[in-house]
Amino acid sequence: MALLPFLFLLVVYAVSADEDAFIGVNVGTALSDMPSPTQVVALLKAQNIRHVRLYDADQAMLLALANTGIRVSVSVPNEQLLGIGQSNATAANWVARNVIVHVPATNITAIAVGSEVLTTIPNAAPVLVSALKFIHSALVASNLDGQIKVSTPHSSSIILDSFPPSQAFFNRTWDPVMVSLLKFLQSTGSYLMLNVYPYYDYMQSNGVIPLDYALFRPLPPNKEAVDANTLLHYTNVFDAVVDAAYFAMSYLNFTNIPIVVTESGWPSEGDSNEPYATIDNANTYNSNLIRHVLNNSGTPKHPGIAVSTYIYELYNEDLRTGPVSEKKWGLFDANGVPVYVLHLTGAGTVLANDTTNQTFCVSKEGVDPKMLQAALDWACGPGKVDCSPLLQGQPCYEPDNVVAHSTYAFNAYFQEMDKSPGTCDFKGVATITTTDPSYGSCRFPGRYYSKLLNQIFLINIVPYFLIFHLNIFLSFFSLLVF
Ligand SMILES: *[C@@H]1O[C@H](CO)[C@@H](O)[C@H](O)[C@H]1NC(C)=O
Ligand SMILES: *[C@@H]1O[C@H](CO)[C@@H](O)[C@H](O)[C@H]1NC(C)=O
Ligand SMILES: *[C@@H]1O[C@H](CO)[C@@H](O)[C@H](O)[C@H]1NC(C)=O
Ligand SMILES: *[C@@H]1O[C@H](CO)[C@@H](O)[C@H](O)[C@H]1NC(C)=O
Ligand SMILES: *[C@@H]1O[C@H](CO)[C@@H](O)[C@H](O)[C@H]1NC(C)=O
Ligand SMILES: *[C@@H]1O[C@H](CO)[C@@H](O)[C@H](O)[C@H]1NC(C)=O
Ligand SMILES: CC(=O)N[C@H]1CO[C@H](CO)[C@@H](O)[C@@H]1O
Repeated sequence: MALLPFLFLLVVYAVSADEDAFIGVNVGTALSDMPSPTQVVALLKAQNIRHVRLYDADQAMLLALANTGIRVSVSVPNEQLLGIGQSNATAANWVARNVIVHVPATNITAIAVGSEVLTTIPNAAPVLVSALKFIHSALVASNLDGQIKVSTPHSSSIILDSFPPSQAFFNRTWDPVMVSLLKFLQSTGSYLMLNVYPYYDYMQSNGVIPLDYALFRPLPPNKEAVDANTLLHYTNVFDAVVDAAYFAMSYLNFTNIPIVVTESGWPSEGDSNEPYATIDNANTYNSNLIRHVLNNSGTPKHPGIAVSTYIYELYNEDLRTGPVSEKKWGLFDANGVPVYVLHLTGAGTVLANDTTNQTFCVSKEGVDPKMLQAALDWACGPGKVDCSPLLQGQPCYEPDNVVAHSTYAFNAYFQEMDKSPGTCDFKGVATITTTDPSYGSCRFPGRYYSKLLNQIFLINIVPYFLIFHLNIFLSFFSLLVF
């Protein structure tokens, strides 16, 4: 008898609730005009994004993130996994070069070792856990293991029979790897990293999953999915997938490992086979996701337990191959202009989308054209503005006059200088305005001036998404909902 209250406590505190959930954003870099690290960080700050995940450990990006307070999850790219998983020294070297040199100035809080390894490069599965252990022991040696967690993001397609969630289990092919991984996560106080894409679940369900259920929209009670084993009610796909992962872990007797969703999102555009990739749906999904996560409501299985989530993703990545939607998961375009304005209320939260204080620098009306020309020459010369868009045939050539051209150059300089005081003057011929002077294809970015970069960035390998197991969704819904 005396044991009972103790067991009860154990169950209640199985997954601890002492932290608030956060929203982070993934920063993919497959853009033809990838903004510079400074510009990326300016966007993160302006949008109040306090957590990011990088797909590598790019040095320039980590330097730009220094002393910003932004929490950073770095990644060991898949192509480096085999080397690291086979050699403790290689792992220690990776940590030394990519982590130790940056902390504490850059607040690195997690290392994601590989990405969807079991489903994208299964040949590396045998060394996956060694890779995590080697990376971890290098952190221990530097006394950083307390502040930096080590884990590896999984595709949710490794969870089979996801619906109802109480019957979910990991694909048994991976049991030996998963057991050893979960032991590692448990013993190091880390978390399971999971990528959750209700968009694909919905797309592949052929209409069986209601769109509202994928988008977190309210469902009539008789349409809510009920797990017959637990009687838990599911009002959205996201929670159901996260709970399926909790159940799959408990099936292997691991009940105290929290979950962080490393990727979730919705594309804003697609080709004719992707009719649900729309701006409205993307906005609805991401807005509701942010509210849901920040509300700390947890999931039906673990109410109140934080499920922090990184939105996929910051930028539309035009260089990604595959269907149109692959390029359209971003919240912003390369200039930092929002693809859509999230339906979020309350200032000060993440993704404030505040454009009210957008300012531009333009040439004053009625000033001496010779003075404008001199200022223009200075801006494009010593001022180091990239004036190539003003050349014949380029988007800002027309109208070909000194007023229009100097406005372009003045603004470019002003944005480059982070709008610091005195940088929109040009001996009195320039002035600040809140009206966007852009016209046609000549864009005047207000917040971020996107230089034409010749820098070459590592193009990350974000794994290809996932084959889901929707037959299970189908049977779940046909049994329980319809
Ligand atoms: C780094 O992030 C952790 C986790 O959010 C936080 O507890 C810590 O205070 C941060 N450190 C700094 C220096 O901001
Ligand atoms: C691996 O390297 C770390 C230092 O990075 C060391 O503390 C640990 O003992 C090594 N482990 C093995 C198995 O060699
Ligand atoms: C389980 O994983 C193995 C190895 O990747 C794969 O061949 C198999 O199709 C998966 N099983 C299911 C039901 O998806
Ligand atoms: C989980 O624990 C139960 C009860 O102790 C045991 O019967 C079962 O074999 C364990 N399962 C695994 C996968 O270890
Ligand atoms: C926030 O959580 C509370 C309970 O914790 C719940 O009643 C409320 O509906 C939630 N709001 C949203 C928007 O999810
Ligand atoms: C806009 O700028 C003004 C003046 O600098 C400032 O007082 C105000 O707080 C800013 N508004 C926002 C939403 O940042
Ligand atoms: C948080 C926030 O400021 N959200 C705003 C985003 O933009 C829309 C439209 O401009 C506003 O209505 C929101 O309040």
